[in-house]
Amino acid sequence: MSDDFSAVCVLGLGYIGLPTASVLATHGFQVTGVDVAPHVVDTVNAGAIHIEEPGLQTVVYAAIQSGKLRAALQPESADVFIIAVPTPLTPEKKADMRFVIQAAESIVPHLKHGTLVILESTSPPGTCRELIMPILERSGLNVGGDVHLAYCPERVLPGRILTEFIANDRIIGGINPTSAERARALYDRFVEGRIFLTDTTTAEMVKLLENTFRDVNIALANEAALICERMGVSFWEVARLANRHPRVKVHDAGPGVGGHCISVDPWFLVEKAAEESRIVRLARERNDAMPRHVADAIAELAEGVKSPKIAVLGLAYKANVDDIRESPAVRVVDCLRGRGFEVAVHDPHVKHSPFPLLSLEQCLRGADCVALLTNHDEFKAIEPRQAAEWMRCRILYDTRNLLDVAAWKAAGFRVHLLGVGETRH
Ligand code: SAJ
Repeated sequence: MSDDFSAVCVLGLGYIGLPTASVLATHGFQVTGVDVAPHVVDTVNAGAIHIEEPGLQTVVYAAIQSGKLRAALQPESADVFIIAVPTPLTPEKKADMRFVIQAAESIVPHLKHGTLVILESTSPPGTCRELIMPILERSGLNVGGDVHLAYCPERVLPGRILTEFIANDRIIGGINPTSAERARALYDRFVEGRIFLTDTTTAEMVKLLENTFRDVNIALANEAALICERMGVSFWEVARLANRHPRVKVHDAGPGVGGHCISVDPWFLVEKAAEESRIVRLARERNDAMPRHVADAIAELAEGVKSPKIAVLGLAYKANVDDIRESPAVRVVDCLRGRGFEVAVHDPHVKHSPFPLLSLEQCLRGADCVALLTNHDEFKAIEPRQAAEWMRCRILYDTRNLLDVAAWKAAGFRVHLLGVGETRH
């Protein structure tokens, strides 16, 4: 199969689109990155980034400097179009395909014989065949014959995107075998992992199963944590010992599941096959109920304290990222505020937040209970004696089992961990 692509147009310059566009540009392609937000386009054209991701700034800067990457508000003619726009969840827990539809429609005028269209956005099974193909065929061209269409789900882990982008195995689903081969020719230019070809609906299903697998496992860990609290033992000790079994890998319990992937994607299966997706739905509900459990636990710890002030450490959905989409920490803060608590928030990574973000000292000063909700590395370096000095009451609630319990106790804190019940023996 001839590899004759040179111009690539990437639609959506977010967590997936921007790394994709810049890595392709540093691999010799002429790339146009398209985003509907003018500030994103301006930032990227200035060689800067609007999101936090290790190593991304360097790659984007190099790509812009080399003249191989340019950002624009509208798509331009290209050999390959890669759609990497968000697929959020509607309030009815359905996939909101508006951005995918808009992106697909915007490239119709640019389609020509031999164009390759790739969807990377996580989508319900059947999307390429039922939604994208009919839109592309408005061009008068035949999808599969004249124009090639493939689904290539991204599998990178935020925080490790650039490494995983190159190293991970990729699944490519073609609307027909020729489309899959054409997409393989593109990915072969920069992917070092293995590439597996299949059909579009199987590839769409693979992506959803991967993230559902993780959600269900985290739900199991969270449920086990609640059971351990009831039984008066430590989930962390139970999990550590269970994980000594060669075929068991218990996930970490925590304040819930956030991010734009794992907390969203399983619903796409429920949407398409509600009757069959019973464990999938239950896992979502279990994980979604965790922020309330955390807020309840904090309220209980603060009982008896007059006008308690809660200091929240971490708003991002997981460690060492700046992303607060679907973050359970945001829900915990909302819940606490809704109950009338004064809540102060500190997160060294997050830049944009619905709540004012304070320095560590401002956050802890005069606080009665410090609740650790995200396991950022910086929090391990907090000096418990300094925290004790700043705070009014000394209560610590760690939802991630991150901090050194002995050191915090030694500094005079009453320490509570999510998943650890009052000892009964
Ligand atoms: N979490 C736990 N316990 C755990 C692991 C995670 O509570 O044991 C929580 C995290 O704190 C976070 C959420 O789950 O709130 C999700 O974090 P994550 O690191 O598991 O996943 P994401 O959403 O950052 O990235 C996932 C990845 N999928 C899998 O690992 C199967 C990534 O490879 C995907 O590319 C990404 O979703 C995506 O875009 O779909």
